[in-house]
Amino acid sequence: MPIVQATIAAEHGAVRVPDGVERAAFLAEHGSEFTVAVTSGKVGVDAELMAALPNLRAVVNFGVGYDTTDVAQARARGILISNTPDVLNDCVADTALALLLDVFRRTSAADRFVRRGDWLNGNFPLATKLSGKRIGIVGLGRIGTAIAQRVEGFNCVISYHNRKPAVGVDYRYVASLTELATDSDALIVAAAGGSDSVKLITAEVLAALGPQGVLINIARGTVVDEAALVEALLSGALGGAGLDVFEAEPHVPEALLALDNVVLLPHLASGTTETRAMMADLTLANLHSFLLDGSLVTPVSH
Ligand code: 8YV
Repeated sequence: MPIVQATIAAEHGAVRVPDGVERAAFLAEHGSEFTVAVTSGKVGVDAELMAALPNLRAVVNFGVGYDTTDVAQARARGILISNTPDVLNDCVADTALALLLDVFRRTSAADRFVRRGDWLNGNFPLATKLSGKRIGIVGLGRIGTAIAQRVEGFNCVISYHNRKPAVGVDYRYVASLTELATDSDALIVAAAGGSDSVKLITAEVLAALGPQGVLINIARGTVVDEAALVEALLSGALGGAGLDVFEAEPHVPEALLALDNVVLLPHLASGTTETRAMMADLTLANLHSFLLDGSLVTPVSH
């Protein structure tokens, strides 16, 4: 597990914690030397690693999500955490729209159809119109709001679910997730990962979305009951899905690979040159600031 992103390590002469067999011995010998861990939203500093770093004072995270870091232990030990909010909103929201369009209009499936030579034997089946559909957003935060703004361009009807209504927002708030799913043609999951949102999207929510319904997830795999999702897709209880994130990345449930109504991405939502450069700059700004005076530019409140 990298404690320091390779590029940052190279620039700053920082040390990368080795994976595999050398790891335990390395941490036993050097663990007490580290005061800052630079990591990513995908990797984090779990309970075991954090415990092996007795002098750790800050976790500087390359990514907006920090659910892979042991937040409770960090809180108890007074360890600060920073993330990279806002700079990735556009690209993550763009990816949500790419998935939404793809699942409704079946562009990836149609691409496969052309490549297989099937067009020579007849037309591709009709898809489903996206414009004007009812879209439910689960988690109307910074990224959820960027998604809503884009979806508005398709004249969709937007509703959302948060723990409580967002202040100054005109979209319809729905307190029950099952009710939101019942009232939506597609649910887009944009809620933060972490212990509060584990399996928020249950079998019941998926059933409420229904056989024509579509689930899009650009948040974290843990937010969806993945076994229930696979089951709903296989049985036809759910119409389709567009997924950038999975429970046990990079492992994707085998059963999904055979489904033409599912679009699968390798957790790439923020993965553009422009956004990753801004994330790296913000990560370094947090690191520099912490090393200079112990403060963070974009701290997480935890
Ligand atoms: C990145 C992410 O892929 O920001 C997040 O929370 O999941 C993504 O932007 C990841 O942090 C980089 O490894």
